[in-house]
This record gives sequence, C-alpha cells and structure tokens, in this order.
Amino acid sequence: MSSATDTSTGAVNEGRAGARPDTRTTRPRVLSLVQPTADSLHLGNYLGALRQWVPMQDDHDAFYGVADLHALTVEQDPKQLRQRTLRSAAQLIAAGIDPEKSTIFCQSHVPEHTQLAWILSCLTGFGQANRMTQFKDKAARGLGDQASVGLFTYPVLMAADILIYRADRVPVGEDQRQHLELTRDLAARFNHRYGRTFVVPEPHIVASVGRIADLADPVGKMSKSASSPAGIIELLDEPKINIKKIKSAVTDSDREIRFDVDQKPGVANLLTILSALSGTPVETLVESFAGKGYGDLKGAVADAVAETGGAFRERALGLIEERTELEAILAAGAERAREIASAVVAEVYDKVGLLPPAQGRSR
Ligand code: AQP
Repeated sequence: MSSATDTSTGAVNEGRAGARPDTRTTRPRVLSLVQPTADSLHLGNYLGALRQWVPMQDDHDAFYGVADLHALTVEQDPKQLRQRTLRSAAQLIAAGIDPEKSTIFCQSHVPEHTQLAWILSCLTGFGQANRMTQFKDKAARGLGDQASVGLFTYPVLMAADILIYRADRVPVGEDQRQHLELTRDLAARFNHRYGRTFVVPEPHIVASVGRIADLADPVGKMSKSASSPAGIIELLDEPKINIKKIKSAVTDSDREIRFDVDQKPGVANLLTILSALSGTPVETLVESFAGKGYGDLKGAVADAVAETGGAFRERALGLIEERTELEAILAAGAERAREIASAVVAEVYDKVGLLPPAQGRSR
C-alpha cells in the first residue's frame, strides 16, 4: 500500500498568497472524531475507537475531536447538543486523550471543514454517495423521506474532516470502513485532477473489536441512536445499571461457551468484550470457561466492565464540571487545527480555480 506513508504531499504553501504553513511534524498524523449524539459514549465507541486513540497520541501528531456538525444530520435539541459536545470532550480526556499531546477540538470551531466539504461534494458521484450503507440504515430506521440531505452527504463531510489535516491514519470502528473508502477515493480523485494535494489515508481498524454488538440484539451494532436501552452500555451510567444489562444480555438456548459469530452472536460478543477488557485472547477465555455456564461468563464481563468503566466514569464526571477548562482546551485545539486547515483550504481553492478576494481594494 502506498498511502500510509504518503505524507509528503509536497508544496503545501504554494497556493494563494497568505496561506500559512502546514505545521506537520515528522510523525505521521492521526485523526478521529466522535459525535456528541448522547450524554454518554458507549462501550462500542470506547473499545472500537477511543482505546486505539490513546496509544497513538504517543507516536503520531494526533487530532481528536467532537463532530458536532455531524450530529446535526439528525434532529438535535440545541441546548442538549452544546452540553453533549462538552461532555464528549470530557470523555475523550477521561479515556486518556491528553491535551498536552493531542490537538482536541470541536468540528464547528474549524469552519474550513465545511468549505472543503463543498469542494469534495462536487467531486462525489451521486451514485457513489447513494451506495453508503450507513445512510440507508439510518434512513430506513424510521426517517424515510424525512432523512436530511446532510445525512446523505455525511460521508463527504467526514472525508473533509480527514483530508483537511492530511491524516495518514484514521482509527475507527468497522462501521466506518465504507466511509473511509470514499475518503480514499476522493483524495485520489482530487490528486489526479488537480495535482498531488491530499494524503490517501489508511483506516486503522482493530479487527477483534471493530464491531461491538448490541447486547439485546447481537446481530446489530451497539449504537447511540439504534440500540434499545437494554442493548447499550453507556459508560457514564451507574455501574449497577450496566451490570444488570450485561446479566440480561441475549445469548442462545445452547449452553456451550464458544466463539461463533454466526451461530452464537451474543456469546461471541460477550467473549469479545471480555477479551478486549482483560487482554486475554478469546481462545484462552473459551478454555477457561469449559464446563461453566453463561451466567459465569456474564459475571466476568460485568466485573471487567465495572472495573474499566468505574475509573472512566469517575474521571469523566469530574471533568464535565470543569467547563472553563474544557472550553480553553477546545479553543487551543481549534487554533492549532485552523492553522493547518486554513492553509489546505487556501491551496485547494487555488487549485480548483476560485478567484481569491483582492486585498485592500474594496470601494
Ligand atoms: N458498536 C461499535 N463497535 C465498535 N466501534 C464503534 N463505533 C461506534 N459504534 C461502534 C466507533 O466509535 C467511533 C465514534 O462513533 P460516532 O459517535 O462518531 O458515530 P457512530 O459510528 O455512528 O456511532 P453510533 O453509536 O452508532 O452513533 P449514532 O447512533 O449517533 O450514529 C467511530 O469510530 C465508530 O466507528
């Protein structure tokens, strides 16, 4: 694969006069965002995404943030959205994202994302956008014809989020793989048409935890918007609520504990969660549960979730109270993010042929 190391996109600053330099360091760049669509992140967000983000900040130039513009693709209560944006930032820090090591920002504080998204929309075929399964799934979930154009073009904004920082790697859950493919296509298409500009980013998806399933419907993914309350482990919930949900998780009428995603999706999901939280390979877990029942497995999962979740919850709930501090972190993050994003948009505008506004000539 060529793209992961394809960080030398060349002359960043040769575009419009006044473009500021890209402050890329010598480390590869990583970017990922989370939507503030609930009061609490869930176990799938944590295991599939956030947990990968933490070690990557040590050897990458890391950009992590809150995708509030993406949240607007479905209806949001304005006051709640603002609260959830700050709560999400607090949860990133509680998970171990360090503002001293990573750029932590809020998507709407960097308006260049939407500027680039428009340019990329004009490069995206309707047919290609129409093949995105997440739109189909979400639209099918009751929205029908009411699904917004924003929800349809969500993956193009996501491509802009990534390409605007020339990110090399994007740690996400399996559900985002198709969107990453579109991002890669758009980067390559732009580069082909206008000359080398964007890095073609690599998805960083950890196969074993790429998709944590809904506890009540283990064929579906655990999701803020799609899961029923019984199916989702919200990390900020009281531990006893989550223990109860795990103990009621749907399994099957068989009694054997083995890893078989197709035949035994509920049991496979519990083994996946336990393996990820304990660091014990699934095969070793299966051996250790030989002769035991589903109650034993659920008990072990509940203990592991309580242990990790308890510390996370305590840190996050403390940080949520530190509103001024959180706002200062997001402001500093936006400043650094805009330095890079504004230079890239200037370069892109120049390459596609937009006339720059003349300086000091207004009458
Ligand atoms: N069930 C999951 N298993 C593994 N990874 C997951 N992610 C989400 N669900 C799972 C990953 O978490 C990151 C942040 O997700 P997001 O909040 O930006 O949006 P999402 O993927 O759409 O997650 P939800 O919970 O389903 O949110 P809603 O319901 O608001 O759309 C992403 O990297 C995602 O892959």
